[in-house]
Amino acid sequence: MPRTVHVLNGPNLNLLGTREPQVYGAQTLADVQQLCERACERHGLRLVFQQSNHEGALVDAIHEAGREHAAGQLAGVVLNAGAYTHTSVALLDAIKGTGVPLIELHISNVFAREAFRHRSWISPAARAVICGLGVAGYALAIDAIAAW
Ligand code: DHK
Repeated sequence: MPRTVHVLNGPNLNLLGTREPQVYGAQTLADVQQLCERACERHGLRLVFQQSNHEGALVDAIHEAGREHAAGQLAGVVLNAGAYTHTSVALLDAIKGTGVPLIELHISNVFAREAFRHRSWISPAARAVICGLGVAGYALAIDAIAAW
């Protein structure tokens, strides 16, 4: 049975393609899903791809990944928590509480942007952080997870 990669996207990422394209690019979330599917296929991994604008739903999705982790079925999690990156102790606690191996991802270079985006509550619990590579970062994150 192939191991699973969870790619979780937080608030406003459903607007990719039309949202501030100069910052986030022209590709849609459906394009990102396709790119992740291809990367997972290359590595023989199963993809679970989700987006939610709700913090609790993202916590639930991390718990779901945590159950797979406990069962030895999880390859890893890619989390673009959107703005919750900069605010959510609940997401930090979910990652710590489940122990899921996770890559924090940002499409934009958050360090070249407003100061409030420089602080991440998630980074202390992440194995790695990818930021500023555009949506290509998602495929690179899956490549890295496949190599763990
Ligand atoms: C996405 C968001 O929605 C922002 O709130 C973050 C991140 C940056 C990104 O670059 O993917 O600050």
